Amino acid sequence: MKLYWAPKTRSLRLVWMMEEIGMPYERTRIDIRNDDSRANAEFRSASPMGKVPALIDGSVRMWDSGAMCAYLADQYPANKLAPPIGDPLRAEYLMWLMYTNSVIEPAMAEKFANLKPNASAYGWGSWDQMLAVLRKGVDRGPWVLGQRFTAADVLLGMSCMYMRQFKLLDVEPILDAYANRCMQRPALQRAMTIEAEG
Ligand SMILES: N[C@@H](CCC(=O)N[C@@H](CS)C(=O)NCC(=O)O)C(=O)O
Repeated sequence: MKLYWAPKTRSLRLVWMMEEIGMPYERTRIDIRNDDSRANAEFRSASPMGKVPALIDGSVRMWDSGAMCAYLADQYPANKLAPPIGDPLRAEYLMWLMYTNSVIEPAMAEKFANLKPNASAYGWGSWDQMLAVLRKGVDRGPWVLGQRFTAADVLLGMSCMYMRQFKLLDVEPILDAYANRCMQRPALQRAMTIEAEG
């Protein structure tokens, strides 16, 4: 498997995910500020917009971090990062797996752009609704599905860390505690070392 990545980007989600699944993989760094680097033909075959992360696995080419986490958890199930088809937990898992890219990210854009909330018109609801639902979801802990850590926690955990880093969260003890639990995962610590080493 080959992961195209860049430090300090959404790629960290995938480096963490790769470390959780424990399969051998190769990393190729893309400089997203450099047109020559982004023009790499093999990279563009997986990522038509030239965005990272991107994944190549045999004939598979992928460019969305949420879809990549879903694919990897199902394709490489040894570490049980997804409830399998037929498990009643799978429905809840899928909703949380999509929550980052379909709800948290647009809500963050609302917040950054200071958009007027319009919860009934916007598919993500509003920044406040997004936070309230997320808080409730991770409160029972330790993970969003309870005792079971899944790929959904990789995406949600990174989102909580980003929101903290961008100072979008004021006093959020539940989300802070969840982000701290995620930070203790050995796979995330390895991913952060990889990122720091570039
Ligand atoms: N929806 C995509 C977003 C990926 C994305 O926007 N990546 C940014 C870095 S965090 C990027 O590559 N930006 C470079 C550019 O668009 O030129 C995902 O989650 O994988």
